[in-house]
Amino acid sequence: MRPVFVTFTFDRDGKLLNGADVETAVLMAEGLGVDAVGFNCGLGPDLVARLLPRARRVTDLPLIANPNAGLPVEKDGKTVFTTGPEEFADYMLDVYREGGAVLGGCCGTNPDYIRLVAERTKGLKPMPLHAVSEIKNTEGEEAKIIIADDAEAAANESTISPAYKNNKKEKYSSITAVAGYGAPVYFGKTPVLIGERINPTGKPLLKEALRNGDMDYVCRLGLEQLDNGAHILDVNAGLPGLNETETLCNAVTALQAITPVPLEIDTSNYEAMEKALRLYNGKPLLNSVNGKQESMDNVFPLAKKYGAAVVGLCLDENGIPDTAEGRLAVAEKIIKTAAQYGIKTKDILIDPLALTVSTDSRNPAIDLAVIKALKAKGIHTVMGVSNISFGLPNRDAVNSAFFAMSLAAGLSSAIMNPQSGRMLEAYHAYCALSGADEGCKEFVARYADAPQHNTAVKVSEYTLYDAIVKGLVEQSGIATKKLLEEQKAPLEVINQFIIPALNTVGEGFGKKTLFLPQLLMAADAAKAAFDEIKKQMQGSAAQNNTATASAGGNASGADASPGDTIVLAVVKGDIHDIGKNIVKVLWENYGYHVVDLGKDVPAESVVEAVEKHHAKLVGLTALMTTTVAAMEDTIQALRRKTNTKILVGGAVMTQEYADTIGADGYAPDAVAAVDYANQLFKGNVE
Ligand code: B1M
Repeated sequence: MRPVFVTFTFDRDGKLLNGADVETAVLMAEGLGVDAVGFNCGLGPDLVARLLPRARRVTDLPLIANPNAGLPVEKDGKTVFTTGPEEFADYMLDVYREGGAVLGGCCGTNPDYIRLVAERTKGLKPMPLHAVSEIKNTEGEEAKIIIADDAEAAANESTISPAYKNNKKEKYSSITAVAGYGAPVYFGKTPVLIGERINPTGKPLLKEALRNGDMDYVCRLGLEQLDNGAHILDVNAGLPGLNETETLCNAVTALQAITPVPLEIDTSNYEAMEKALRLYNGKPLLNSVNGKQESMDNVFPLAKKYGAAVVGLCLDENGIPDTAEGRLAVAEKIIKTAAQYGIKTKDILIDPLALTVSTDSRNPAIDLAVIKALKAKGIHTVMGVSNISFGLPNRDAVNSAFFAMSLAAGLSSAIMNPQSGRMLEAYHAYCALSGADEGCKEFVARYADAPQHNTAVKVSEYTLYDAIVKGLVEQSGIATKKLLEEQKAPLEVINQFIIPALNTVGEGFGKKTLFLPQLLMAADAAKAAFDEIKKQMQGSAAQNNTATASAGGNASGADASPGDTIVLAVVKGDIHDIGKNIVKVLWENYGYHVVDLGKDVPAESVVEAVEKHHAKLVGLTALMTTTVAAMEDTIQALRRKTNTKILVGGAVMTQEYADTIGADGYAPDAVAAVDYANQLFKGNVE
């Protein structure tokens, strides 16, 4: 077979006329099996020397450089070239140092130029590709080469390092990349996103579009994914009753007309595969081959012929192995067989195959183990991440968590839905955390303006009941304010939200499903709610003393006379004062002068206050079975020294209990406490 040399004409930015860059052109040529690749015409040797490293980055093929004698200019009506033979030959030494292996000249050069280049480079052998970037320029007549990974040898070497003879190419030949006709996409440091949406399975609208030949829809679907950050688009047109070859080719053509990004040709139909590969512009990604002999025998010749990188699925004639070792064995078989077809390992990406966790909880771990093992060997991977969640609810949550785990294990690329915000968040957060997104620049650019949805949405969603049960103090205040603004009466808010919420918390505390910190937070939240209510009640009381009656209570609405004083306290040993505070506000609303002694109040203090204020009524609260005794003690102390009336209340209290301990009255709630006071001060209580 005769060797094939391919040279391209790039502009000074390293672009072909169709927009493909140096790397893309070289990758495509290499993929198609050329024996040497490089530059021809258009540029002078200085510019070619500058662009050569870009070619060298992606291939280990010998590089050709046939530059012009500089850039042409017009002089006296004639086109002349600006670089003379000496200067040209000097520059060609630079070209050689940058990796040029086959040197010549194009427009403006003549045999004098070529002769001088031959003289200057006499005795030099083609540069070892892996070491070129380490070359140090020399001031002597001949180039000296220093090879980084064989520095000792290089130090003793004046012209060519012995390491050159070994020509360790791996450093460059291990770069895995695919391309459309724009810039290539590399598999390596930053994980690659492959948009999965152009696949009719489970997508009725796309099915319809493919059936109708509506390529506009397909293109929009592609663009949407790219806008969301996909690097490559998977294209699948497998639909029963449809001519897959024709449809796939139409889709590839339509997409390549609007976007230069690489496509993943996704089919198991060999005819469709070959036709699509043939018309594809660039170095394609082919999805897929598997470990079955029949698959490899059909797919590898096509991949080799059209220079595709291929996705190798970890399954073979025996199905999908249910161990990581089994899948790695299939991967090895695929890679070895590919090599027999002349396909390099760098052009194989292994898919460990995500199987749903809902049928076997070992499945994710198998994938992660395969990814890790392959990563350790420098083999790139790709995976359809969302398969992990089939059969589960809230799939996005499972998918994004698995995606992050896979990336951490070393997954090189994922076939995923770029329209899923969660998947993208997982991806960009991973890139920021792993250092792939240096300085978190991409992350900040994407999410700097993101709404703080977690808090913003939830704030308005929390009801007062939930806010108290969950102990959210601020939310509790906000929710209460909102209810009051919606014209909910304060007592309704207390009875319908605050008390039921505290009861729920109390029940939980009793059953030991909630604990003291939660009890405290719930109490604080209830207090915040109550503070709002107090503000509103005090405000309206100032305007209209009948506010509480209209607030939904069954109070009589009778006003107190000046000097109608009530002493109020939570008894000794008890600090539950929320209920007591409600009673206080209501009494004050009705114009009573309330002397509030607070909580945990000894009997003597209550007696003292009654005597001091000549109070006709004392209100006592107790909430615990253990503090009922203190309430009884307080009553007895009052009886000994005063003839005040005593009203008791609190969750632990009942009418029967109240009678037993000698109280004059019992009120099950705050409104009943107002009723009692009104009756008493009107003289209706014996
Ligand atoms: Co405590 N706590 N708590 N607690 N706490 C209860 C009372 C409890 C029933 C919870 C449970 O275990 N299920 C339980 C008592 C069990 C028992 O009887 N032995 C209990 C316990 C055990 C405790 C601690 C011992 C916990 C601990 O530390 N291990 C500890 C005790 C501290 C102490 O007092 N020495 C304690 C602490 C606390 C917090 C500090 C965290 C907090 C109180 C904060 C505060 O008040 N500033 C608290 C809370 C919030 C509760 C629950 C969950 C709610 C009480 C409440 O405010 N309810 C409670 C369980 C429950 O009751 N579901 C519980 C809402 C309030 C509006 O109702 O006070 O009944 P209430 O008032 C009503 C009516 O009763 C009436 O009107 C009000 C409005 O309609 N009313 C009167 C009240 N006083 C009145 C007076 C009147 C007339 C009507 O005339 C004068």
